[in-house]
Amino acid sequence: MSTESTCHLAGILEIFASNSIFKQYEIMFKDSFKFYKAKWPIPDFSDVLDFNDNTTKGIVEFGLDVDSIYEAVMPGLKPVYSWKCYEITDRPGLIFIRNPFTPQGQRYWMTRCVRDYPKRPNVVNLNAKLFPQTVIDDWWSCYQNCSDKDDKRRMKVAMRWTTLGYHHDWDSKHYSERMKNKFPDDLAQLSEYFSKALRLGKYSAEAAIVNYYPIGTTLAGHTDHSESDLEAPLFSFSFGQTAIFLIGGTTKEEKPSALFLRSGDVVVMAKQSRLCYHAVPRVMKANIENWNEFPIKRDVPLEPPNPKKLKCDIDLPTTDDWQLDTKLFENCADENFWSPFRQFVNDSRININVRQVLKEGQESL
Ligand SMILES: O=C(O)CCC(=O)C(=O)O
Repeated sequence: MSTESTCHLAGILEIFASNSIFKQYEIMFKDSFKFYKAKWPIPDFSDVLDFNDNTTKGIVEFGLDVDSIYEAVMPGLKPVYSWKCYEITDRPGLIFIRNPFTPQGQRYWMTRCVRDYPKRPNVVNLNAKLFPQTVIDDWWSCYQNCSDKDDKRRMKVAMRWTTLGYHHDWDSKHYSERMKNKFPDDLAQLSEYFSKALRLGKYSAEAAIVNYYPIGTTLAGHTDHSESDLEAPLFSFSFGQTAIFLIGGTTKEEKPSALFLRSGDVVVMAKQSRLCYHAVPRVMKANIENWNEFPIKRDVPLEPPNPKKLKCDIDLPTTDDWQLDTKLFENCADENFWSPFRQFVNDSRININVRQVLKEGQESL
């Protein structure tokens, strides 16, 4: 081929590459998913929004009007005035809060997720053909008491989700009154606390999926649209190892934004972002495992920045009304108690995904 025709071909390719149809194909949701999922070569993470890096472009920090909740610090959380809250320029409605949990708080929620929540009557993904009923009824106890290394490994990697409150039906995608158990009080109160602190209004946590991700596992792109109330926000609490989270638009044709989710980070899908496609293409080892910190450090000032501004116009629980398991919370300050959970989280991520199912005033489905 002559030099001239090579140049001509290069010109055509350049035009083709800048053509919007070609670009659109390149940037669809599934392509980003594949890109970040790739095992080898390890993808370039430079476009992943990193809320720990203050040079990250496309994110905007915003302040909370939190005068009224300085006094009511929920155990396990840092005071609301110290929270770092962000919006993403391209993703209206999505709120990111950079780890507002203390190390003890993170340990509390991880322990609830592995020890208590995957217990009867809550529903777990474990297949009755592969595991005895005792494992399905109380997975963590069986996992702890299992002495065979291979069986233990099998039990660990098989556990992928547990559902609370209204149980998500993965086939029909419909909730029903027949598939419902009591929603845990502590998790309901945590979600309500976030809703109030962020001024998102009254919130009633009625369903949750707790996702367990061994390193290397993924969650495919989807929207969460089974709830009757699609206006109420969705709260997503991440613990343990780090994930890359994709959040796109209302169709899979839109290029998603990628963000790092680290232990303690909270994502709120509110307003326009509530029905957007999202996914987890990668779970990887965290650089810093701050949830393992002992003794507990006080990492925020004791006093709020402007105590004079205190006023009480919000209905938040007083110190005695916290619905936490107090004994467990105290145990989470003890390194020995934490040890088996530490081992579990050493190569796993946990995500608690909370939804309000019913519309305000609606009593049942
Ligand atoms: O693990 C996450 O961060 C997201 C989980 C999720 O999207 C879901 O449970 O619907």
